[in-house]
This record gives sequence, C-alpha cells and structure tokens, in this order.
Amino acid sequence: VSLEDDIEAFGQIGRDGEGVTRLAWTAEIEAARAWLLQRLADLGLRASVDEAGNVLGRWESGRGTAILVGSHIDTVPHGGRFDGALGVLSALEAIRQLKQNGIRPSRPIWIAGFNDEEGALLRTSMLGSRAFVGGLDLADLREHGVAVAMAAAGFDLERLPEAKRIDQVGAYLELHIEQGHTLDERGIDIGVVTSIAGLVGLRARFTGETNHAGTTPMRSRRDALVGAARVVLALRNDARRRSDSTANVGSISAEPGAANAVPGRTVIEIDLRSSSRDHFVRLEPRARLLIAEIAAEERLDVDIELVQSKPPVELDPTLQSLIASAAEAEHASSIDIASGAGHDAMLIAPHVPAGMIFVPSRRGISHSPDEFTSPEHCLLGARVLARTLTALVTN
Ligand code: HGY
Ligand code: MN
Ligand code: MN
Repeated sequence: VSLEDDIEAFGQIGRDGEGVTRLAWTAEIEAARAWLLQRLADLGLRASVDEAGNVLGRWESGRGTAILVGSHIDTVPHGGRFDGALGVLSALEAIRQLKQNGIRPSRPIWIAGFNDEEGALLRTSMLGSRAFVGGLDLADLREHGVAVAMAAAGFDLERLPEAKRIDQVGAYLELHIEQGHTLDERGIDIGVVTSIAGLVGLRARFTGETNHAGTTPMRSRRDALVGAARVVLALRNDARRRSDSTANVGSISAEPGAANAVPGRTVIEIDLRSSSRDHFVRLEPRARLLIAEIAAEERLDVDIELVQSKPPVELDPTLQSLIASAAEAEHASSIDIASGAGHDAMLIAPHVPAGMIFVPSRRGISHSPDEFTSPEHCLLGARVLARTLTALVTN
C-alpha cells in the first residue's frame, strides 16, 4: 500500500462527479469510517469510533500521554480529495514509516480522523474535535436539529460529552494542504504553520415587505435582498481595508423567490476572519453595527445570529522548530506561514501544544473538485510528519 493508493481509494468514497461529498452523519461518512477502521487495523492499531463519530487508531506503546496525529474525514459539498483526507492518510503513511524503521515509541501514538470539521450539513463546524476537547454546547446542538441527524446515523447526542479524550493527549500534529497560493507560487515544499486566523460566523435575516415588482414605487419598497446585497458589499469593502482580515458571504436566499415579486425576506451567511487577536474581537460588533445601519436605511427588520466564534491561535514554537528541522532533513524547502483556513488544530491548540505542516495546493485552489497536491508533495509532507513524530516518540 502506498500513500498515493490510499488517496485514490479514499477519494472514491463519496465521489460526486469530479468532486467528493462526505457530510457528517451520512452514509458517505459512514463508509469513510469503515474504510479507515480497516486501514488502522491493518497497521496493527486499535481502531474505534468515538461518541462524536471520530475514528481513533491507537498505537499503545511506552508510557505517558499520546501524540495525536490527524485531521478530518468530512468534506464540503462537492469538495476535493485532499482537504482533511490528506492529514489522515499521511498519518497512516507516517505510522507505516515508523514501523518500517523499527521505531518502538516511548509514548502512545494516536491517529484521529475527525468528523464534521466543515460543519457543512448543519453548520456545526469542528464538532468532532470540539467533542474531543470537551468544548461542545449540547443545548445549542439540541436546538439545531443535530440529535435527529445523529440518531439516524446511530449516534446519541446526549453521549457527546463522553468523546472528551484530550486529557490523554500530550501534543497534536496535523498535516494539511495549504489551501492558499503561497507555497505553490513560490515553489516551496513545506509550510511550517505559525498561527491560524480566528473566524466569526453570522447569519443575518432581513425582513421587508413582499409586493408586486411592477406596481410598487421604487422609493417605497422594503426590499430585503437589496439590504442584504448592500451588506455583502459593505463587508467586502471593510475587510479590504486590512491585510489581515477577510469577509465572505457564501450563502443567500430570498423569498418568495420570484422575478416579479419584491423579496420580503432574505437570509445571508457571513464568514469573517482575522489573524489579529485585537481585530478579531472587533469583527462581530463591527459587522452588527454595519448591518444595523444598512437595515435602518432600507427600512428592514434584521435579526443577527452568532453561528460560531473561534479565536485565532498560535501554534507551538517547539513543534514549529521540530517541523522545520524535519523538512531540512528531508532536503525540502520550507517557510513559516500563517493559516487563513480553519483547522481542527484550532480546537486542540488551547489544550496541548499543536503543530501543523502545510503542503502546496496547486493554484491555491481548495473546497473545489480542482483541489490538487502532487503525489511527490503528499509523500514529502508525510515524511516530514514521520520525522517530526519520530523526534517526539524517541526521546
Ligand atoms: O472553513 C474553514 O476554514 C474550515 O476548513 N472548515
Ligand atoms: Mn475545508
Ligand atoms: Mn480542512
């Protein structure tokens, strides 16, 4: 078995035309779990599924807390084959290399295939890693219909707190595709991740008045879609003022949804990010103010819901230098890099030292079927991961 074979095989699970769709609590993610359980067992690890649908593989060796290595097994709708998957499959490859090198780890090594990092089905992003660190708000999940989806997949929402196993972990490593263009453009092999941008998710519901498109005077309309459209542009313009921030409105719906009716109701979903801790805390209040101002000008009612808030995190400096040394030992070029994308490491880093390795994404494309990282870079990344892991378990 090679890493390339695993990428090919895993990419077939949930295959959706040219892309891949594996959403939490669906048959596709169940098939991904079954595949991964088998691969872990083949490697001689103790494989299990936890209460949050995460797959865990344990190499119980030595003593003390475990080094956890992994990423997520779910995807966005019609996503690529590498986001998340590569972190899990390269962890399998790293274990293979350690075993080939006859390493007897001085402490346990665990592999995690986290569930629902993308939160694409029910907007429950990083549910798996949140459960793993004990950071879930059950009341909030109960309200959002998560129990029904979980039950249909054979899981029990009330048991999610039992998935907390962070106390048995001493450090975390995650390899991931960069999902940006820096490494690819500059021809660099490996990114040593220094920090991950914080993100705020908001949902804004605008209510105006539905009426006839041809008879309602332009001046007296209360058009919810116009208000939302102005917000989209205002958020973009606001984010453009800073190099450390982004704003995205990735979903919009308008009702009644007819070309000849003034839209009385519109809902947008907003994703705001900043790598600056100072600016991060201002993201939500600034957006709320701007939305309220535009809604007032357009004579709309607006309701704003906070969907998620994850502060920026710094990754562990000691792990960063281990990763940089491992890259050097592999004769790979490397640079320090900040992550604009979110990762399970964000949830883990506040609890134990966490390190991330980036490999190049062709043309910086991700969350798309066109996501691609060359087999050479995938393998090089896995080798850097294996060396870093070796350094952590042979002292
Ligand atoms: O949106 C994110 O950055 C994460 O990968 N889900
Ligand atoms: Mn993603
Ligand atoms: Mn990811």
